[in-house]
Amino acid sequence: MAFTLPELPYAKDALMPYMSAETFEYHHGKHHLAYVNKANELAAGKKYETMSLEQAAIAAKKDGEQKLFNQIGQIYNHNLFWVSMAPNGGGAKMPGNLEKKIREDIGGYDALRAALLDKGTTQFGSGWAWLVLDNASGKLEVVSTGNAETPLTDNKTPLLTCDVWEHAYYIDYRNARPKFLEAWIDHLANWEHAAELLDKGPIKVAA
Ligand code: MN3
Repeated sequence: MAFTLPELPYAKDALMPYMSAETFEYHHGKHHLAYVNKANELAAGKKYETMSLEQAAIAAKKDGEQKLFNQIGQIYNHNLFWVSMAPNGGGAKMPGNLEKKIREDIGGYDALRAALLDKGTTQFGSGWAWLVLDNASGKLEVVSTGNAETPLTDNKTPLLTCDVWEHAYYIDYRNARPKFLEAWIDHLANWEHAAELLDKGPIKVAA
């Protein structure tokens, strides 16, 4: 099997009250698993099976294999989403390297928070809000993508992502996406993990 469902890095109830165990049962146990199964079905016998997830996402996009890309993109995005959250996360307290870079490139924590809220709220329909490192400029950016799209295919290094598909918040917040985003940034965002990825620098994907 080329693609696999990762274990969650915490218990399903570890992020309560901001994200419920029921949300994880559906989001990780059903939605994410379905992307993995469908990707394996579509990639069977093709070159993508032997690639890393990042390689496969970029190759499928480049080859115009949109159906396959949608599944692989969603696997990559969800893998990052689970580790973009942590119990007792969120808020302005974060590792120094990330704090400094955010101050230099985005204008500080308040500007970052406002940008994530804005990008996540105004992404029409399904998609994702991101903190990324632009590989060309070396600067941090806040961006959004639609559906399964990922900044990975746009020469950017994803550091942190928030899923704004309805299935990410409907059980816990119903239709209130801004409330979900606020809770996510203030209580769940895993700045430690984002700081580790920043330390590693621009993502290098073998062709
Ligand atoms: Mn999702």
